[in-house]
Amino acid sequence: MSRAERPQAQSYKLVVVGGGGVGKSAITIQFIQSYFVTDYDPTIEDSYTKQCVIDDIPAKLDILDTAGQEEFSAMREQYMRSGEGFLLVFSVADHASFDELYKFHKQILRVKDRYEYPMLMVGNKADLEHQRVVSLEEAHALSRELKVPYIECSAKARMNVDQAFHELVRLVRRFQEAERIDMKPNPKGKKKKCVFL
Ligand SMILES: Nc1nc2c(ncn2[C@@H]2O[C@H](COP(=O)(O)OP(=O)(O)O)[C@@H](O)[C@H]2O)c(=O)[nH]1
Ligand SMILES: [Mg+2]
Repeated sequence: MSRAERPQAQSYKLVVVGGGGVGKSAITIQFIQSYFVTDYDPTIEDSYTKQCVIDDIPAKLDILDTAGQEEFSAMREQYMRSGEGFLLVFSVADHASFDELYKFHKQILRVKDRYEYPMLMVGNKADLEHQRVVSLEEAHALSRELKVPYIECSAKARMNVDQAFHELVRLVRRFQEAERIDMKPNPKGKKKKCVFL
């Protein structure tokens, strides 16, 4: 098949959110460029694209590495509106960053006007086992409460970095598929109303 004939991979807008210094840029750059950055400017917000094959289906990922200082800025609302899947990142060595996830989760649901949305909770810096202040139990408890799956990773050790992005794409796919079924016309030929539960 020539390049022109090949079907276009579906693209996914993914957004990496979380407190300052948790490793959002390190995770993103490790995923995109396969190296670990130690001194990435914390104020830089940048987007990246990567083509990959997830569960045998090609995908084009558009990833926004956020660096928002302003909590409820118009800019944050804007990227939240256009994002289709979110990594909620905290550091297992920083309890305050874990406590902040609540706020990101709540804001995404509010902007999306949903009770659930594709998100993945990511506990980064898992290599710092001796500095861990957020236990697995605690993280799992929040994961159950928010109904957001949890994964631990290390940008430094390149552990579970690809898995985090791939899992998020699976969540987005599942969500979009469920929406598609929900929007199918009913037998009377009328379009079903989109119900915001
Ligand atoms: N030990 C360790 N340090 C990390 C890890 N990920 C990021 N860091 C470090 O944490 C600091 C902040 O990372 P950065 O990606 O800039 O955080 P951001 O503000 O969330 O984008 C940097 O010094 C990184 O090198 C990790 O998995 N393990
Ligand atoms: Mg950053």
